[in-house]
Amino acid sequence: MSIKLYGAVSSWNTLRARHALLEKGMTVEEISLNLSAQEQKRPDYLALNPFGKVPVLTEGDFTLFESRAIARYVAWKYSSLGKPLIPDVENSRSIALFEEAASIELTQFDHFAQPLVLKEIIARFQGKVVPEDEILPLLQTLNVNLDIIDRILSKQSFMAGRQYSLVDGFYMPLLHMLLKVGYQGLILERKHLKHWWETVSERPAWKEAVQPLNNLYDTF
Ligand SMILES: N[C@@H](CCC(=O)N[C@@H](CS)C(=O)NCC(=O)O)C(=O)O
Repeated sequence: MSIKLYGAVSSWNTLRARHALLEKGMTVEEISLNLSAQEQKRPDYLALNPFGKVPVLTEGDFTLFESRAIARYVAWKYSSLGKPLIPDVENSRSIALFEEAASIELTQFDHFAQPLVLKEIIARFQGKVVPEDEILPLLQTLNVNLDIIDRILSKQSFMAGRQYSLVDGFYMPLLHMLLKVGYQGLILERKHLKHWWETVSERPAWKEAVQPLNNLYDTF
């Protein structure tokens, strides 16, 4: 059954889902929405995702939204294609440790990185600079949390253990955006995080997945 991915070129959440599909070698029909024109709030799209956000995956009559859920679905359903990206559900300790790492990404990283990136992008499009008092609290927390993540990476090669997994892919879109909007130091000044980034960003599936977004934010 053919997979369709509803997304947007500018969207790092779409990138997360596209990347997971490409890691599994899937060819996907991507339907690009114009977010500025609010296409994601049209009734036919709200029938797919009532929150009016991208991405959405459809496969026949099956519909799924939330980029990390899409990535998990792809990793489970196509587990036989290529290397595993998620532990076997039967292995309770491995899956629990995977979920711990996935939760860290969402609560200790995305929660602070996403508003920082959004503020920077909106300000640049408006020709403005984000006021320091809006940035500093996010940056302070990110610095503390990335120090901890750097220590985790001093003991293991990847975010969820010894092998590349979906959790690495969960981090990559927003880390890429942090680099684009000028926060290179957050990543490149941390030894283990830098080494990890240099390794994972060389993955062919990532290079292909990030291309559309790279072209868009090239001027940043
Ligand atoms: N937690 C969701 C977030 C989805 C999301 O916020 N997508 C943004 C694009 S990166 C969007 O659709 N924005 C348009 C809007 O909010 O109207 C996911 O991971 O898929």
